[in-house]
Amino acid sequence: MNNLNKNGELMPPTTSELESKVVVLGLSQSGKTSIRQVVFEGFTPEATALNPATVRINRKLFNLAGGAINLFDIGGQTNYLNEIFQQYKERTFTDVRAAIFVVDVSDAANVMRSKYYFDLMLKSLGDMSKKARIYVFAHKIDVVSLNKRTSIVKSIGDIFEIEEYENVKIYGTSIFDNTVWEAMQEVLSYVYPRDGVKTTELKGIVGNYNLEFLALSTSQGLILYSEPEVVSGVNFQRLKNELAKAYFPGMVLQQAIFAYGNYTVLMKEVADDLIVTTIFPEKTGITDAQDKFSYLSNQINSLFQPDELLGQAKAKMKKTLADYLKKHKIKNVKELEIRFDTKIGVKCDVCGKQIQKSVLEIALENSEQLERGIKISSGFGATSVEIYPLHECVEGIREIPVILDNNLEYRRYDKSRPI
Ligand SMILES: Nc1nc2c(ncn2[C@@H]2O[C@H](COP(=O)(O)OP(=O)(O)OP(=O)(O)O)[C@@H](O)[C@H]2O)c(=O)[nH]1
Ligand SMILES: [Mg+2]
Repeated sequence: MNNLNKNGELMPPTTSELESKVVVLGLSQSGKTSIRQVVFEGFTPEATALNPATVRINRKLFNLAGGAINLFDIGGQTNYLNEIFQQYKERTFTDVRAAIFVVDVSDAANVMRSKYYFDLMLKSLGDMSKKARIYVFAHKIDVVSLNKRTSIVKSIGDIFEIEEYENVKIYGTSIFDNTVWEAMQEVLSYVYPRDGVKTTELKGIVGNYNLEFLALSTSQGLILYSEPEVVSGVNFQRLKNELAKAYFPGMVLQQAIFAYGNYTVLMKEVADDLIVTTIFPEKTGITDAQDKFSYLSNQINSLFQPDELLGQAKAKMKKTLADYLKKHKIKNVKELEIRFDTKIGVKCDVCGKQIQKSVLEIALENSEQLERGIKISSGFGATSVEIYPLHECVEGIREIPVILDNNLEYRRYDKSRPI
């Protein structure tokens, strides 16, 4: 997506170029919503068990480091599918960059019915989005014994006649292992709207620091940029949880450093849901690597700066928040200001999703009435700050009360509750 102006300089991409439309289609109960929740929303696979059927269309925009994926999760009950192909065909199938068709391998009785809608989808895309790529997910492959998986995927491919089309590929997938990640990474590497300016800058960073590897990914492990290119990433969320469980119980880690052969690997969340992974040249000492990392992650961070308006709103809110804390007799507010942006992680006890919010974000969400999101209480000579992060859960919107001490350090959290 490199645009050159008349002087041959790189131009920043326009908004529509930074957004890709992806439709997800398939019969009811095939696993479409679960795939979205696990890959893009941090749900554990188990938490999808009681998903209600999707009504009509669930449209969600995922903003991944400046490039957005507009995901259309289409309810698979027959009446909704028919409605799509009869009344909303244009709206659904225009401007599609990729379509994922999910077919449940454990539901052999419905394969032909699946194929019927698959053909309708191919026809509509052929008319309205000629360049779209189509990915068939032969899903719930975990229910098939290991030695039969390849042949099941192949026979579904045969029934769907995918050999006939150049733009159709099939993958065996399951939310319970890596397969769904690998398949989704393939989709993403085609649809993610990469920005030429950022790609050039990142290549520059790799050169300047002599890095063996640099990747930017979502915290769930989808790679957005990498140099050299790789197709699958590390699920930082999972890695962090495992490291924390083994070495730092009860803590939420912001970064991970570990040895990989003779190399030092450093991973850190540098901005909202943006993870930087670097591999330094062989035998780089840890302190050296850490110093360099802090420079280069600042550089990367400034490449992915949120827009200026948000920056201004944040600066203003920092001041309001500082005044609010002072008014409630919290000491050393000046020193606490650097903590305003630090994310505090808690896990929803209902859906298992990790929620990461900073005090500042909660203040911004409650800008009309700070007392609603941030409560301060004192007693027995100690002061604590309660925050109430909101979270969109499978059971509707819930809030999770978190208690911080007067240094804004995490102390504990209470069960989530519906609002
Ligand atoms: N065994 C297994 N079960 C899965 C997998 N993915 C999803 N499921 C289960 O399948 C059920 C249906 O999942 P949904 O994601 O709600 O299905 P859907 O395709 O969105 O259904 P509609 O919204 O009605 O179209 C849930 O109970 C999931 O837990 C998988 O990879 N393996
Ligand atoms: Mg659904």
